[in-house]
Amino acid sequence: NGHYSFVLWFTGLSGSGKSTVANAVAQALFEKNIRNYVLDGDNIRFGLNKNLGFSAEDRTENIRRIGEVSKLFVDSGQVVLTAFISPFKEDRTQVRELLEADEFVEVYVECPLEECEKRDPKGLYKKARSGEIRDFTGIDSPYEAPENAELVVNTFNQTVEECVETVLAYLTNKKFI
Ligand code: GGZ
Repeated sequence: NGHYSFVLWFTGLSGSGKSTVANAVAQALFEKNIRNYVLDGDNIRFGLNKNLGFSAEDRTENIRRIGEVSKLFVDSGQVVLTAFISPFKEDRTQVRELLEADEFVEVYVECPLEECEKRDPKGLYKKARSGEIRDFTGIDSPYEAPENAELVVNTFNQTVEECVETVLAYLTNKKFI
């Protein structure tokens, strides 16, 4: 089952559905016998990056390390999916430059802030609005949306299945899988 090794780099606001879509794509890849691994806050921010917070500097370092880890996965022949806000364009560009041109697939998980705030699965937007949490992305910390992402999926207008289909169609079309 030949396939290229690459990074599917999901970026978007908190609550946009990055992890949900990434995990659904991961499942679909497994069903095609394509080994892969999802990096997200659960396995990175509680481990390798547990000394990092949410200042601009720490986010940049968070993304830098995730980029380096992703490169190791790709070098080992695997597909890696990352689900981090990765709010800064420059940080995403640095990761892109770390990898070969066809190894980095940026997926913008688009969803209006109002909708993310309405979903608020962890109650963090509420805390950010009340000032209990500071430097929250979209509230008092910026999110720089990609302008040239390889892929855009919209979790407000599309179902998770439709988002997965969009990603798989791209990978198939590019002969990545
Ligand atoms: C943004 C925060 C913050 C602040 C805690 N800003 O919805 P979640 O909970 O599960 O996902 C968010 C996650 C963001 O971590 P990342 O590593 O993806 O961020 S970055 O790429 O910017 O480094 C959210 C939670 O952590 N969280 N505080 N202040 N998100």
